[in-house]
Amino acid sequence: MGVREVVKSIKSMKTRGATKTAIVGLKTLRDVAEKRGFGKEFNQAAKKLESARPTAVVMHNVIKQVKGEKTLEAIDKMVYYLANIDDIIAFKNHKIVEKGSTILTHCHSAAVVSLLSYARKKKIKFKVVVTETRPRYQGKITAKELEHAGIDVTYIIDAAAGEFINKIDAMVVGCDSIRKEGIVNKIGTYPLAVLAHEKKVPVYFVGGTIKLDIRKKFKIEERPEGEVLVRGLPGVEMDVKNPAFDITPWKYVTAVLTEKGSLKPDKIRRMLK
Ligand code: RI2
Repeated sequence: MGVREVVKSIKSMKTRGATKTAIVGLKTLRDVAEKRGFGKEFNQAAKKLESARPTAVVMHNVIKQVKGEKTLEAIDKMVYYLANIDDIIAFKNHKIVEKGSTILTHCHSAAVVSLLSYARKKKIKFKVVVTETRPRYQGKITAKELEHAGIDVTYIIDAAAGEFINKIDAMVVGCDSIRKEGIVNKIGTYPLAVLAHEKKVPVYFVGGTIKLDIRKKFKIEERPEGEVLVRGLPGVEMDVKNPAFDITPWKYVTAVLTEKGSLKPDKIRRMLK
């Protein structure tokens, strides 16, 4: 696919996930660089790819990295790194999943699925409660992938989390950007983390340090209202808001599970300085 088609695929979320999107973006930029070098066209393509879904920081970080090196090898190295980072995180952190425990997760994170699937491969038996994750129902992808990994899955609507929290031993979710204000993830993560905190359930975010975000400018992507009100509400004058992400303040974060192991908030915040 050319740059235009890839940008369209990312904007429409046919291509999604903080890490997967960056891999597809890098492969597209490699094609441009191979034909046109690392000049104006490359920079224009990079800008379009980065602005397709502006909240997650991985695309920004990897483009910055390859722009600094300006070689095809640097792009290939970064693609290889991103394609393997979730396996490294799973290997380093799977012990967080205790035998007989029940995990709550939200949305679809390849890093979370990789970690939970690895724990299952190590013969740990546990359950996962998956929220459907309105408005785009990424929980269906998570439920399918975890069930295929032999994990006992319970699928609930987002609003049911309060009914299940007393059965939950740990909340484990992905992340899009790790910032000084807190951790950016799919909308709905913040209230789940507050609920977990209230019930003394540990809250783990899973993601590589490539998700550290020191951008001065940052915005929560506002997506089309049609995702929320699929058939509209004819005759009703109102605003429909559809922010795709929220920020969980550090006070609700137990640890971030990275390729360097489990890092406490203080450690991560020092890395962000
Ligand atoms: P991985 C997803 O966003 C979710 O917010 C998920 O937690 C995050 O990306 C991390 O994804 P979207 O693409 O890198 O569904 O762990 O908007 O796959």
